[in-house]
Amino acid sequence: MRLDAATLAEQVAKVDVRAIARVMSLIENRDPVGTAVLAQLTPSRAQASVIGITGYPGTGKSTLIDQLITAYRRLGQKVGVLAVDISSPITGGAVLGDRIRMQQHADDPKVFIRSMATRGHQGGLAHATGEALRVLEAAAYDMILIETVGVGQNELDIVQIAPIVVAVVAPGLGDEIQAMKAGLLEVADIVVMNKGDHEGADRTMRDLQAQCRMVLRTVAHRDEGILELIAVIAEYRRIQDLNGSRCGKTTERLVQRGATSGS
Ligand SMILES: Nc1nc2c(ncn2[C@@H]2O[C@H](COP(=O)(O)OP(=O)(O)OP(=O)(O)O)[C@@H](O)[C@H]2O)c(=O)[nH]1
Ligand SMILES: [Mg+2]
Repeated sequence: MRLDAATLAEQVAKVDVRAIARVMSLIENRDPVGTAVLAQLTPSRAQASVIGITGYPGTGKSTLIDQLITAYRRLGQKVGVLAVDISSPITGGAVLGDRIRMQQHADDPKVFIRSMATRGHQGGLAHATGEALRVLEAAAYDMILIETVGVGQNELDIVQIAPIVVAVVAPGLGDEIQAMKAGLLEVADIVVMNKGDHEGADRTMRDLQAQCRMVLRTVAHRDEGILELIAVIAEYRRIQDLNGSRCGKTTERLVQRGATSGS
């Protein structure tokens, strides 16, 4: 059955997850109904915390997000996750790994997880990601986590979309840390050195501390350091709310969306 945009927008506002998923597919397929739904969505009054989680492949972003979902759910928060896959224009790129890792939350009606493929767009963030984010904001998710692979241009894209950016690095990257200095580490609000159980973790931690303001150490699959990360994220949000910098960034984001939506 094909629903009209007004009905879909209403269902999104009521957090009907099937409708939310459907609208996201419409958006991904650039279906005009998707655009019509977007036009009818009203952002929820309670502003969501939007957090970008970015880093090189395999550093543990999905594992970390999985633990963050558990922790935020314990705090009674509704959590939305967008996992942006830069890979495979051929398969259309549903990230099975991400799905499986977060599978334990699949039956929780207050968790929404969606993989999105960028389909060869420049930069790691799908054009559709910003629009998908608007859908989650309209559905009043409290925490919205966006996983992206932080290589090249993506790191800049995530800053435009997420007011708080967490860069995830792993020990033993050595030269790569140097390379990241100009990009990932510089744009990040919070740096997480995950895989704190790995050899070389102490040394990488020291290197990072010499370069970055805020570095946390986690062992994601063992749930170590997650509550500390949550506390730091909450503090960032508090500071941003206090000095109003979120507003500035939101305007920036809207301008950006306007600039890209016509392309
Ligand atoms: N030893 C150790 N392994 C970890 C830790 N966190 C994650 N892993 C493992 O590292 C591998 C990659 O984890 P993912 O969470 O898929 O990493 P990712 O950054 O999401 O990877 P991509 O999405 O492919 O970029 C998995 O096998 C995890 O179980 C950790 O703190 N310590
Ligand atoms: Mg992942």
